[in-house]
Amino acid sequence: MVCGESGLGKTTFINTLFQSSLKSYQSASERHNKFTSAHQNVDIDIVRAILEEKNFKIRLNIIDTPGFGNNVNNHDSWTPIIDFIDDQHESYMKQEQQPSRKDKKDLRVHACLYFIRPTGHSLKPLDIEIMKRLSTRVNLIPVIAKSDTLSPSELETFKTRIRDVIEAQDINIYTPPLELDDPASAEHSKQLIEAMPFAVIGSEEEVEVTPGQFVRGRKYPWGLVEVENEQHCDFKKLRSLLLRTNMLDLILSTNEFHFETFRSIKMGGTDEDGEDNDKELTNENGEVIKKPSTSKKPRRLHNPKFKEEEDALKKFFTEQVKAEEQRFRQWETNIVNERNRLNQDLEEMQTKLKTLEDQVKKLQLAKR
Ligand SMILES: Nc1nc2c(ncn2[C@@H]2O[C@H](COP(=O)(O)OP(=O)(O)OP(=O)(O)O)[C@@H](O)[C@H]2O)c(=O)[nH]1
Ligand SMILES: [Mg+2]
Repeated sequence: MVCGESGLGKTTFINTLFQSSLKSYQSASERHNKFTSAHQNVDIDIVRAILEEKNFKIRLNIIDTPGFGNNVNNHDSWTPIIDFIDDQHESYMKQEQQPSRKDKKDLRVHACLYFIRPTGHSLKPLDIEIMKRLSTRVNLIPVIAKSDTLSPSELETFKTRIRDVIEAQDINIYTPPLELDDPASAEHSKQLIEAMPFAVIGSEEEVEVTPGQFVRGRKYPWGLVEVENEQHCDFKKLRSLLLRTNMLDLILSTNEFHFETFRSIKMGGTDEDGEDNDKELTNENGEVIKKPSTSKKPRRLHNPKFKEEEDALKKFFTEQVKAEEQRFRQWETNIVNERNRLNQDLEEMQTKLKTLEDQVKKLQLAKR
């Protein structure tokens, strides 16, 4: 799934990813499959695609969401996205409870790319709020959109700032597993983690570099930025994570962590009593597959329900304090203004008094 503010190149990115790696996919004009959220009138585009590599065929669903505006009052534009994710968990859970469990329809979101506007500053409060909600539900992968608009040094600073905010706000982004048997894979994971948030460039066009030789990129008067050049952006790393090296981990961790969290909340499960939280997850053969990635922290923190309530409370208090401060400042300003006005009046009165006194003196002199 891709989501983020409007006009950040989400649709372009999907097309770039397809054109650079997929054998067959439905073009934009053939997309029919729209999901309309129960409450809001927001269309979520679902594109089906088939990836074929070395005789393996993988069916993919790519979910394009409409971008939200950049003011704070646009709750309506992103809640349907959260609803969509929850609805898919819910629907899968219901199917699991049916006697016949074959042919389950599974539209659970395994990876959610969150597009960040390349401002060069930092994450916005709206980004933080949405990312928090997403991170308790899906494997969240932050990406810097249109990274060709930042210079390499601006990009580095921007990445560091974003990483700092993610850390400070305790946003649980997807981390490729490091404890792997194969050292090369572990090294690859490390490189992926270091590159986050991935800087991406999207382009549906191929540019001719030398006669007859084309590369996917964006042409500028000062030069060419290449989508698949690792010196220019992290597109290749991200593509590899999504479609090759970490595809399975994304699917497994969605099922073992995000879906289980959803299910235990729905069933009023073990979360609230604080037990069973650090249990390792095992497969049918009893082998340990993966420890929940948050096992060092109490699970409650990552329980979307509690987290949201806590966040809402915090937000409420911050807003109250802010409003009080604002009121106090306004009051202070008013007093200062009033004092200035009175001082001015006083000065005027004194000048008037002076003129009157002068006039009296003049009159007295004239009388003598
Ligand atoms: N400079 C630059 N422009 C880009 C890039 N990717 C997309 N664009 C341009 O940005 C504009 C918006 O792209 P879209 O893909 O439609 O953006 P979107 O996020 O799908 O927008 P919404 O569907 O409205 O949310 C288009 O003119 C693209 O050509 C990029 O990597 N760099
Ligand atoms: Mg779009």
